[in-house]
Amino acid sequence: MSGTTDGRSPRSVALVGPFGSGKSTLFEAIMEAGGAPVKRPSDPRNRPTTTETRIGHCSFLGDPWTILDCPGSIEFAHQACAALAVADIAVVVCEPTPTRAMAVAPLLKLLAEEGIPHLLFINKIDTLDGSVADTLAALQAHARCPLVLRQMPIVDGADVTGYVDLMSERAYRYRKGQPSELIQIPATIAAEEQEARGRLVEVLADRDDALLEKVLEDVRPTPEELYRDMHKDLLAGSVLEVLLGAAEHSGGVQRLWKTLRHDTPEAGESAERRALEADGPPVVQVFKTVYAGHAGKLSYARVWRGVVKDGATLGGTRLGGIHQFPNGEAAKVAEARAGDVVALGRLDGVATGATVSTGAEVEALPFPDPPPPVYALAIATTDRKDDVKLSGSLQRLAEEDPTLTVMQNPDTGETVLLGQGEMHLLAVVEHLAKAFGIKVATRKPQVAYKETIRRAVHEHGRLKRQTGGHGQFADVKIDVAPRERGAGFAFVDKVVGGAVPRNFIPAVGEAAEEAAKKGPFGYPVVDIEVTLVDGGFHSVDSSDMAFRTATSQAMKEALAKADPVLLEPVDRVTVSVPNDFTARAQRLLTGRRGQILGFAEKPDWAGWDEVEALVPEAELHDLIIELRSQTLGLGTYRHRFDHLAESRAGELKRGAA
Ligand SMILES: Nc1nc2c(ncn2[C@@H]2O[C@H](COP(=O)(O)OP(=O)(O)OP(=O)(O)O)[C@@H](O)[C@H]2O)c(=O)[nH]1
Ligand SMILES: [Mg+2]
Repeated sequence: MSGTTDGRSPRSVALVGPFGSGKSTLFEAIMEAGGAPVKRPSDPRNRPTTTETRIGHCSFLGDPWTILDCPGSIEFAHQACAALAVADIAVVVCEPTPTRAMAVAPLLKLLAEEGIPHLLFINKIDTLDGSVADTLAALQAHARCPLVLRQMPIVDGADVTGYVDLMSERAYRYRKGQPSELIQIPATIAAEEQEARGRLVEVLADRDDALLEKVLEDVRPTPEELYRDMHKDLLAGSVLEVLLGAAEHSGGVQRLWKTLRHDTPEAGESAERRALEADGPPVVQVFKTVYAGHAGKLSYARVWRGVVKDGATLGGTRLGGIHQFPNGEAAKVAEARAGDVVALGRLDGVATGATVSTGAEVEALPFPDPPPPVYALAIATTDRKDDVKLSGSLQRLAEEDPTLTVMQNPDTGETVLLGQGEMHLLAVVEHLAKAFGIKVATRKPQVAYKETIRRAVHEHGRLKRQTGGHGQFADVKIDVAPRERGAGFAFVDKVVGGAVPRNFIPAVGEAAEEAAKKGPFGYPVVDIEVTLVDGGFHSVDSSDMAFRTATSQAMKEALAKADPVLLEPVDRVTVSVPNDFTARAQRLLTGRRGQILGFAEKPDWAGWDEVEALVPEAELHDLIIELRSQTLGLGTYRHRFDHLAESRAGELKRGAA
């Protein structure tokens, strides 16, 4: 698999695109055509959604390739971004349905901005209802450069039976599981075919004066001229080549393979695109980390420069095994060279995204930042003896997955997982059970409510106990008053004339602060001032302990009488949606007790808006689920704590529950 033909380097393709568009099906068809069939699900209609980038190695016409089957779900989008960071080309797989075109928009924007060579593969062409032109027009609205349809479908009744390649002007009939058969261009579509080819040539001629001249002089360009222009324009990102197919029936897979072979840049060209100099020590970038039980840590990485041999020292750690995945199964290889994407064993201390070298330290290649978390779950072990193992295991999982954050909430005492959605966090929980044997129960995280008081009160606490010989005595008089929001807790000593001796006063202050940790509703009381104004003592029976007890009693009484109120955390939320959904997002937020602050165009995102609102934290738990379900999965949000708000009576009960 690592042999070369005509000096070609290994190259890698990332299959990306919206949820369910057929990337995994295409992956399997590509691998089969590349001589390394992978296991297919027994029932293809029941194919599980991809939650982790799958990697396969194969060869096509003697060239070595890595194929990356990325997840389409928005919850695993960062994995797709990570795979794109190490790929030579991206194939954006989408469906022939104009209403779904919008789902491709964020990806097309990312690819254009990052300058990653890419093409579009309109899959499921067997389900085409209407015309390809409608889907193209819908997709065009979200692309920055003109789409060029490379193939025209041949339709027989309700079925798409094959295609015409508009560059070579050859027609093919799809054959299930086999390369398509070359046929004559059907006479019935000859005129339409000429028109479609004319459009293709026109777009290419717009970027090539020599070709334009030919067109103006009515000279027919050769397929080679068109191939050359398409290649140049694809690499420059100035046109978007569009292919058609039906992955499930292996339709269009040979055409896709040949296009990839022709148009995918060589390893050296991709390294240049990433501004890496040609000379220097080997450079490797990790884009995915997995802790695979017995196999230990595997770092999936691309070699950007040079050759790395098994046993080499990378980033200060000795490499333990290089693996490729023909047929989807791991197989050891002795070395990996520029363009290879492989799994590297036992690179402890090397994190996902890191750039490492066998030589001196090298400059880090860019790697996508993880998106902010949008969903949280509290977890607790079902078996207490797993508690010790839990934090170490979670730390490993968080290292493996940069989109996962683990937090110990100091207010509620809960262990909270923060991530990209329900599916993401449930996958983490499943992984915890499988890889580390730790079972946990999940629940909605508690909201860190607080309390305060609205009225100043005076309270008297007195402890007088005679038990056998030695008694206990303490007397305190305190004022408890509200402070400004955010001012915190304060203790003031105003005792005069030694009514409470100096040495007992710290105990009173501490006990007052301790008592404020749990108010009448059971939450911490914030923003109050406790003043010790007077008191009394006994020369034998008074002690720190006695003063603490008297103070706690006084505090309890005082807080209950001081018109206590529940404070709930309110976050500042920024929802980002395509502007078709702006009104819907606003309704969603007001329905969750949100106060809309306004909306504006999202900077650098044509056709998108950002809605700003203040929303109680208690309402945010499943916001992302509803937001996504109402916005084709495209809507997202970020939030940060803004302030504590007094809860109105109706909500007080609910919040305190
Ligand atoms: N009719 C038809 N169905 C297809 C074709 N390709 C894939 N499918 C079906 O589309 C569904 C989704 O296919 P997948 O390959 O899992 O899609 P995916 O893009 O990998 O999905 P995610 O990993 O969840 O993003 C499956 O039920 C496939 O059988 C095709 O060419 N024609
Ligand atoms: Mg998939």
